[in-house]
Amino acid sequence: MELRNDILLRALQRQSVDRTPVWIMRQAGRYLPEYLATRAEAGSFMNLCQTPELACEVTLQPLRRFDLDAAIIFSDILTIPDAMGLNLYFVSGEGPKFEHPLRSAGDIKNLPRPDIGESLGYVMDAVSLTRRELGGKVPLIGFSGSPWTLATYMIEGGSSKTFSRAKKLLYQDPELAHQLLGKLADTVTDYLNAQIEAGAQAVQIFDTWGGALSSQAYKEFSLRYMTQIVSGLKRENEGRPVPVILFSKSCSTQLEALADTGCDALGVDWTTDLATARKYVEDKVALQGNLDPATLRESPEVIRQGVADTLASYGTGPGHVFNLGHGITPDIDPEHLGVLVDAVHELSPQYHL
Ligand code: 1CP
Repeated sequence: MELRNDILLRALQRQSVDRTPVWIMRQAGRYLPEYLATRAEAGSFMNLCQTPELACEVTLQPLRRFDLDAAIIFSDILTIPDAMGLNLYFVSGEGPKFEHPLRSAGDIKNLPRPDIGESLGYVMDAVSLTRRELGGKVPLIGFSGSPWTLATYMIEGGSSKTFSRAKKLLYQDPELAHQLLGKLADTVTDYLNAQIEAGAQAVQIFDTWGGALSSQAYKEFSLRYMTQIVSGLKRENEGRPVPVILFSKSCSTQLEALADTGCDALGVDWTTDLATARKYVEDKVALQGNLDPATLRESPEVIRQGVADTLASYGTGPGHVFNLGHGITPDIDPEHLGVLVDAVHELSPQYHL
């Protein structure tokens, strides 16, 4: 099936486009009433992820409302630890939890490399079904968490503010930490390659907690494994390159190093302006971002101004993908996202003359 809107894929490869493509991290989710209805129908978040028809439905919901240039498959980064036997569940109001968090060296040593087709086949089924349903309208993005970000949840047993246990492992037993991160890197590589084979046309690695590490620890425990994954990915499918996006949140001082991993594009959070980020990476890679998600709580005028400033900050030429600097939050009025998307369409062509 021919892809009718390929501006996301073109921009990720720094090819010319006539306007800046836009998609939004967490574009399917709790700010949409139709998402809440489908989740209620599914009975639980995990059932929603594990039922391809429902995962496909919520993937498509934001595209029915907004003129977005990509879909991102509805799933979660924590499906990998679930498949490795930690058993993911959600307590409402408390976020993700594991029944069997990693609590000893033995837990790490015994961690299996899961058979992706067997344990995560539901994600691949959702990817191929969604590709079929999209019918070439826009590309479908696949994703995974980074090894370090996944490890924090696996060691802490859920969300954390301090990452005390995870950091203790890095400092007290770096060799064991490397064993865990190595297993995760192999699994993430298998998982993303399976998504690509099932039809994902670009992939993003979310390193949400990269910014919790010191610069040196970041290079040793996060960057190194993302580099390994990038070099193990299938970079072409169906006769087209499959671009790879790395998003390390709160890591703008690492943008230069990230640009050397061999990826195609970097996500940038809102703390660094795109003009500065662009200088750091010397146009080696495309940049994705980076409006502060808090802007979406404000008036249409403020949102439009935020879009205008973000576009101006990147400036002219190819290689910009518009996004927020992190995911959209559940309290946002969907109409406000419409204002953002329309503003990108209206204001971006002048940067691509
Ligand atoms: O109640 C609900 O419906 C669950 C809320 C929810 C949703 C909508 C969770 C639980 N996951 C998701 C979907 C999700 N997660 C997507 C969907 C695709 C999209 O539209 O973008 C994606 C890409 C993710 C990725 C994800 N999950 C990340 C990385 C991205 C980021 O925002 O930094 C992380 C850290 C998670 C863990 C997770 N899963 C769910 C929650 C609430 C969390 C965050 C917990 C925490 O803050 O530690």
